[in-house]
Amino acid sequence: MALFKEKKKGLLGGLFAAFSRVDEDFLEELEERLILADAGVETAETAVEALRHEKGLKGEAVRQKLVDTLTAEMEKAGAPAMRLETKPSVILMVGVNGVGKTTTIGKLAKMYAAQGKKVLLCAADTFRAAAAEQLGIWAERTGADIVRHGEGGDPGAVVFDACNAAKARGADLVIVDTAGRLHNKQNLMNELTKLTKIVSRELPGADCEILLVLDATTGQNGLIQAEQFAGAAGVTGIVLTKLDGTAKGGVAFSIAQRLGVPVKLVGVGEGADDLRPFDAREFAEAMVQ
Ligand SMILES: Nc1nc2c(ncn2[C@@H]2O[C@H](COP(=O)(O)OP(=O)(O)OP(=O)(O)O)[C@@H](O)[C@H]2O)c(=O)[nH]1
Ligand SMILES: [Mg+2]
Repeated sequence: MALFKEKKKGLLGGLFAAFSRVDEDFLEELEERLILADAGVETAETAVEALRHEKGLKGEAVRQKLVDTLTAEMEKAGAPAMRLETKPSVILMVGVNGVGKTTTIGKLAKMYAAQGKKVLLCAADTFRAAAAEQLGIWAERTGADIVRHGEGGDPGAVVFDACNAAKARGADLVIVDTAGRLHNKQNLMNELTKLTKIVSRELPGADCEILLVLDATTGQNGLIQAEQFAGAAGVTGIVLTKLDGTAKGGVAFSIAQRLGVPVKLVGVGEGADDLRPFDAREFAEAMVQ
């Protein structure tokens, strides 16, 4: 399964034409490329340190060592598998506006419906009038149920209703859409904390994945915003979207280090099927060409 729609010029592209083996110049160039690819200074330093002890290493062996190092860094943050064993289970989607939360919910609804799960969508983004409409379209397309209230309603009340509807209707999975923007950031963080509390109160013992959606095209800037969410919402996984729209994508490497949370899914387009499970090694292989 291709991660990237177009073949991109990888981190090592052309590097070996200029350098025949690992030496200080090679390491300097590699560090710069990793930083330019949005991998972050920490990741770049870790990779360079790992190779510094391998002076004289050549060709494919260098590539493999780099792939191993980057994979290990990403795997430190934990396993990418979704934990949704209970009936019902919950996915709470959080992240700043425009990153792809609602679209990812549509993709997930399709994926889980195809696995035979009864999916219920919860329109807890009541801040924008169009938000519930957009989610309603995805519900129709995927055959999922939806719980929604009017614009400006209390998101907590929508989540409360969705949790109880899931119990009453025997749903397997509740996927909650949340606002990416409120009147101020503190309100937003407080609200997310409140929503997670409602879920654990109404569905005690239910598996709950809190997925933070990050737009890969925003690189390191997106990561700074993400840190605030990760702190407030008890995030269990990252969805890295719009990988099809960037030639970089290296931000996946620094997520593990900065947030300590595993990337679980990647978005590679706007369509309903453009979602992939994340595999650290596959990702590192695709990046280090
Ligand atoms: N190319 C590409 N576009 C994407 C991807 N995921 C989402 N989008 C697009 O990004 C835009 C914003 O997506 P939404 O799902 O509305 O984002 P959101 O986070 O729900 O935004 P708010 O509701 O405003 O907070 C839409 O045009 C989507 O089609 C992806 O993986 N690749
Ligand atoms: Mg949305």
